[in-house]
Amino acid sequence: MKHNVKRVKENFEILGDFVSAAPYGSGHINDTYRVVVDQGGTEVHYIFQRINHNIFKDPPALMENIQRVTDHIFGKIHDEAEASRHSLYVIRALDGKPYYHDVDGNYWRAYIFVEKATTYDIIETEKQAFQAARAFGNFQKELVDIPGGRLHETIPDFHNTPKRVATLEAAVAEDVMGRAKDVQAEIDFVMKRKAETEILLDLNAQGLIPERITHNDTKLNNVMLDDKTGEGICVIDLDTVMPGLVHYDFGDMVRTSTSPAVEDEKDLSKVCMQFNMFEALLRGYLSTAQDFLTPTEREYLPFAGKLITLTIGIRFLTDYLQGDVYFKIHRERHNLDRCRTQFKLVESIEGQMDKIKELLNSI
Ligand code: ADP
Ligand code: GN1
Ligand code: MG
Repeated sequence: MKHNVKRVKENFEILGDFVSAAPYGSGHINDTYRVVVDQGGTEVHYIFQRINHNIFKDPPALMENIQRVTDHIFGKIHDEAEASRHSLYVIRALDGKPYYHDVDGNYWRAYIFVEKATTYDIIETEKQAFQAARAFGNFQKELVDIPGGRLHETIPDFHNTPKRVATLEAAVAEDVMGRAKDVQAEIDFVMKRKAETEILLDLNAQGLIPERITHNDTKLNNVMLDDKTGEGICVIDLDTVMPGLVHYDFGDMVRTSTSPAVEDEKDLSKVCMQFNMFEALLRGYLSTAQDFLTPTEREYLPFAGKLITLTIGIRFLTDYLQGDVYFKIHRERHNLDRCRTQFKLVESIEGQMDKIKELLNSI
């Protein structure tokens, strides 16, 4: 294993003996471990994560956000026995901080392991889509009234698509890996849609769409579904919870919860937006978010899926051109494969846009 997780455990307020630690999950950013601790003969599980501080430049500020957000959500849960399954629970380090800063300069955090619930990398049923979206909508709703001022922006301009396009253009111009000649079709795909990338930010600037607290990484595998009831019980991966537009969250749900193919599928014929999954997502999201959404926010939900899928595709393409410096890769051209699935999905969404709008109007 890359890290001495046993030593990390000794620095948190966790009683009992370290038993084991194993890499866990399929996230692209942090290093996640499932840790087993023996507490009086009972094995108790935790999630430990090394925060990727190349990407998140200010881990203490990030953990302050997470502490505020989880405290606020905890305050709203009435069933105490179930509380630690409905929100992440941050365990304190021995010095009282919500993270442990080790001698190598790494920042670690520890969460209670949410038991009897699962995250999924691909959508299998409409019920999952409904439940995932309902949970993310509820998460936004719970944070509408968080006190204490604006949250820190853990990654500035995270979903600023025009800036992502500008970064792509710079990466093409620099072409440090000599890869630009192989991806002209993908570059053209983005440039054809460049004008549309301004739409939501313009509406925000005109005061027509408000800034809210959003999750900003609402991948299907960032929500835990209860193994028994299938209910979306706990939203996880809170690193990017910060000010944003609701469309960023709904858009990333469409991106990750409507296609039957994995994000890095090589056979593009398998990638598409399944309309029934979209409908389940929309209904699930509105079942909680309709309590606070304005008419203009609602009107732009159909566009959100297209914009965010395009945006993440642009980021994969940029990372491919820059030499795979951001997303973890596990094979050659991994980021290019990921980019291509995103663009295929964008086309599929575009082809169904009229139907999507009709559906929204009918609900
Ligand atoms: P990343 O930022 O790298 O995506 P995540 O925070 O999403 O990291 O964690 C990776 C995976 O670990 C999740 O998809 C989920 O399966 C699992 N996981 C994370 N936190 C918990 C938790 N508190 N309880 C159970 N599983 C968790
Ligand atoms: C990353 O951490 P993870 O794997 O949940 C990324 C998201 C991308 C996603 C693409 C902080 O999410 O923005 O949409 O990969 N997170 C960060 O799969 O960049
Ligand atoms: Mg994740």
